Amino acid sequence: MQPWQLPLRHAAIFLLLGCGLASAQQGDVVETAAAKFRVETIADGMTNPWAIAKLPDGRFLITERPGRLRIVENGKLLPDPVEGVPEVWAKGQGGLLDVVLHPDYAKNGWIYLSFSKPLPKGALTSVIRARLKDNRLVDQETIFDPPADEATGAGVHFGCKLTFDKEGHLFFSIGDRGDVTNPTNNAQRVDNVKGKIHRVMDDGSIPADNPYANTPGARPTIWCNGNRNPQGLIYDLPSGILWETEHGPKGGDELNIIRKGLNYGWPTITYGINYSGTPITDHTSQDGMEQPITYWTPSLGACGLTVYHGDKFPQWEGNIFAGALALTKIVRVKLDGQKVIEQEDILKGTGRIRDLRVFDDGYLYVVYDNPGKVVRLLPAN
Ligand SMILES: [Ca+2]
Repeated sequence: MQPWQLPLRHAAIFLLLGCGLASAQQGDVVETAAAKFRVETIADGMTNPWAIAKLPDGRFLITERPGRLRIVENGKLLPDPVEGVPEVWAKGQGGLLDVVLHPDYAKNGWIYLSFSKPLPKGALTSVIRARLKDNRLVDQETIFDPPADEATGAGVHFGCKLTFDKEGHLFFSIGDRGDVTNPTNNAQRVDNVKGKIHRVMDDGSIPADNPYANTPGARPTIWCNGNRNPQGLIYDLPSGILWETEHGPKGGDELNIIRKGLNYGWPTITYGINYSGTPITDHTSQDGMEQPITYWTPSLGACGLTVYHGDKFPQWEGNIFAGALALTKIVRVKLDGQKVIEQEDILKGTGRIRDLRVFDDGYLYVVYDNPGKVVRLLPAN
C-alpha cells in the first residue's frame, strides 16, 4: 500500500516514519500501529557502537567495534574508554562486539564481552569475562578461546551475540566466516566452531548435556549448526525460547527458534541467492533441517534482536523486535505462540540498526551503527 492509499491520519504517520527522520529524532511523537513514542538520545559521537548493557547503578556500557568499551554515566558519555579491554582484530566486521551482564551480576560483577581475537592466521570469535573496577576491567577470564587453526583472514561473519538462559548457560554465536563451499561448508560440519550457536557454562566449561559433548572429533561447545551469520540472539526468559536472527546472502534473512542439536540448513537450504544473482542451492527445505519461523527477502541485514517485556509499552508485551542494518529499520513481530501474525516497520530510514535491548526500566534501546549513537524509545501518550 502506498501513502496516498491510506486514510489521511495514517498517511501522516507513514510520512513521519518514512520521511520525518530529523524531527522524529528530536523528540517528536512517532505514532505506530500499536504504540506512540518519543526518541531520546542516550549517547552519540561514537564509532560503530555494537552493543549496550545496563548496570544496576544506572550506568550503561557500550562497545565500539574498533575496540573500546565506553561508559555512560548520569546521561554523559565518559571521554575515557575502559582500560584492560582485550586486543581485538578490528577489520571488516570484526572487532569488539557484544557485551552482556551475568544474570547474577549484582552478586558476582561478571561482565561478558565477545570479540574477534587476533590469531596468526587471521581472527576468530572469542568470549571473555571480567569485572569493572573504577575505569578498568580486572579479574579477566577466558570463557571461549577459539581454535587457532580455524582462524581466517576473512573480514566477515563473526556472529558474536551473547545471551544467558534461566539456568545460567551462556549461548554465543559464530558465523561461517564467509565459507561459500557447498555442501562441505563448515556450518554443516561439527568438526569446527563456525556457522554455529554454542552453549557453555558461565565459567566456560562444557555442559555435560551438550549434543556433541562426547562426540569424538566434534567441537563440544556446539548447540546447533547450519547458521550462516547469527547476529540476533536472545533467550526469552518468560517463554524459555531462544530466538535467533541470521543474515541470509541476497535474500533469506531468517528468524529461527534455536533448539538443541538441530541443523538450520545453511547453505544446503536457503531462501536466498548469491550476491551475484546465481543460485546457492535449488532447495529451500530438506528432511532433517529446520525451517525458519519467518524469513525476509530482501534481506534486512538482520542484526540485534530482543523480546519486549516491561511496563512502558504494554501494547508490545511479548513482541519481537529485529534490527536491520541494510534496510535501516526495526521490524516489530507479533506472535501467536510461535507463529508470526503481524509485522510492522518502525523508525524506517533512520539509520543502520546494530543492536536492540530492553532493560529493567522498560524502554526500548536502539544502537545505531553509523553515525554511531544510542537512543531509547519513551512512551508518549
Ligand atoms: Ca536456515
